[in-house]
Amino acid sequence: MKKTVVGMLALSAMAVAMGSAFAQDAAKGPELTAAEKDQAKKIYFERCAGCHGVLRKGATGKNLEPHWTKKGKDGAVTEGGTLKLGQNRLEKIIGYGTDGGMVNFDDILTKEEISLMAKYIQNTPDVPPEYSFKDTMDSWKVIVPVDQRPKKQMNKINLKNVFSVTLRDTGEVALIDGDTKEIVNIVKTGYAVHISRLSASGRYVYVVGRDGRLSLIDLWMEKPAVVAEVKIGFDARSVDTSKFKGFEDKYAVAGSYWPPQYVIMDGDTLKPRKVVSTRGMTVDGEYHPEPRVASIVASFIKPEWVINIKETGQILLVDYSDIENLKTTTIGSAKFLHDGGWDASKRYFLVAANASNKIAAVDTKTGKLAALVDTAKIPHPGRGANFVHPKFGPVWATGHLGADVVTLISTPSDDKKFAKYKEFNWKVVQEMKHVPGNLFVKTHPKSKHFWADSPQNPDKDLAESVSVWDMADLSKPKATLNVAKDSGLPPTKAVKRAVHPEYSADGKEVWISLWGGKTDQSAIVVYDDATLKVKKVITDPKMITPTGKFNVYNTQHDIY
Ligand code: DHE
Repeated sequence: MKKTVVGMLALSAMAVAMGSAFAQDAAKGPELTAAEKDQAKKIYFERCAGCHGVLRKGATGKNLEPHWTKKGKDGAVTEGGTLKLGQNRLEKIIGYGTDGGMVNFDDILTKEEISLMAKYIQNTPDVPPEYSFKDTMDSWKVIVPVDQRPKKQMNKINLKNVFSVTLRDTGEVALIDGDTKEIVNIVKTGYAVHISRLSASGRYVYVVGRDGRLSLIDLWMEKPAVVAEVKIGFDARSVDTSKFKGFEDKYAVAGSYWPPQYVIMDGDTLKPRKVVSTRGMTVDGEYHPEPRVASIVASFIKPEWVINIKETGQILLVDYSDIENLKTTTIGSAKFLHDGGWDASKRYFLVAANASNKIAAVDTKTGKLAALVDTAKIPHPGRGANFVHPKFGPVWATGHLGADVVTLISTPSDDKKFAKYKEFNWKVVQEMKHVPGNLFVKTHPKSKHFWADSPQNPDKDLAESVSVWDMADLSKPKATLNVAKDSGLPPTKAVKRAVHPEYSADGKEVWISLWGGKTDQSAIVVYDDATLKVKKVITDPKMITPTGKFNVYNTQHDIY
């Protein structure tokens, strides 16, 4: 009897809770026609979902659910202490951005589109469909079967120095010969390719589009081209292969934002083998319906991938030695995991929990969290950069989207000559003065320079410039190079963001993308690293919106 009453009480509590959920679902925002909704959905996917999430629960960007995007009852701007944004305020935020790191969209979207997006996000988010193993399998295409591929390199290109360059808005990747600076080929890929990663062999490039399309490029072909393709989800950012001895390139793994899951494939054909969901509990013990797969990296020490789950803050070590009986170690760190890279020893993987203002370091040897380091606002390392600091020994560096510094964190080393720096390990040993809006930092073992961009800075000049430090004397003021001016391209009203420094294989050149609008001439500006003088400006009408660049040798060997 008692049980029944408790059961009834529980049921009625659930009904009340569900009732309020339904009431919230039913609360409609401004009316949209079917065509407007379709248009807004497309813009949201292309421009907003990455930061705010498909379900708009927030991550790098803020929560965008109607409970605070929509004005309260009778137009109230606050209700129960919660701010209620409403149409006008939303339009301003979308148009002009915020100090909190939201970029301005007034140079990308028209006034009408901004108004439409403000209306759209006051409505309850739609839940997109799932994507099953069968869907992945049905999308899989082998364009050139393994036995029909070359048995040796069929071109005369110095493959080590090829750059795989994302042409963001055309859904292509440009393969550029780093020696001659000529475009080898432009290959069709998924929409807004995010990253390129190399096979352990250095022969294949894996590129993943935001639309979840993964393409495998064979660099040995006379004209390097796509040999296999698969769609691993609707929205994706990360890919890597298996790198442990004996498993080199046996498998590939790609992470999806929506649905939140990762897919294990055969490395040489991309044939799907397994789909694993990442839905579950956050490190705070709350269920999250959309824990997206952020960075992935393959360990060299064990047959494992480090898979970083954004919203839950869980770092997964996925053992691929037996994929039928998959073993996973789950390491709690901090929420909003994003991008990261290896320390110099390649034992520790450091990943930014960006909206938590922390860097988590995983020890891939012990399979445990080595450290959780507090940093300035919104760390954004890309893969970071390693060098030996004159005072503090080996350090790994991250820039910040939300702060005006580059943070240097001391990392452990087995090398006896660095033993004296042990007391600094996992501490922030220096913050180098920079400007906010930094996305990527880079150096090279053969260089004495350290480079950092600032493409998200609201100031046009700073967004179009990069900064360079002399690592032998970090007290010296940095040099600031205006990449847009150095390119010699005619000035434009729209910002041409200088983004993603990348070294040539020999460490002597630094390539910077000058990321203009879709209809502007963009460029890659190549600097001599020793003199900081421009060596070459790669402008070709086909260089449309270049962003990330991945040098084959440096990416294959994780040199940064
Ligand atoms: Fe990135 C890396 C996610 C916006 C260029 N970006 C990554 C990684 C993630 C990520 C998870 C790590 C992949 C890995 O190592 O496995 N990026 C996101 C987003 O969610 C976000 C904030 C919004 C979005 O809609 O995608 C976002 N990123 C951007 C851009 O707007 C950039 C500047 C231009 C572009 O091409 O889209 C951009 N992200 C890059 C680049 C890297 C990257 C170039 C790889 C850096 C490296 O050196 O490894």
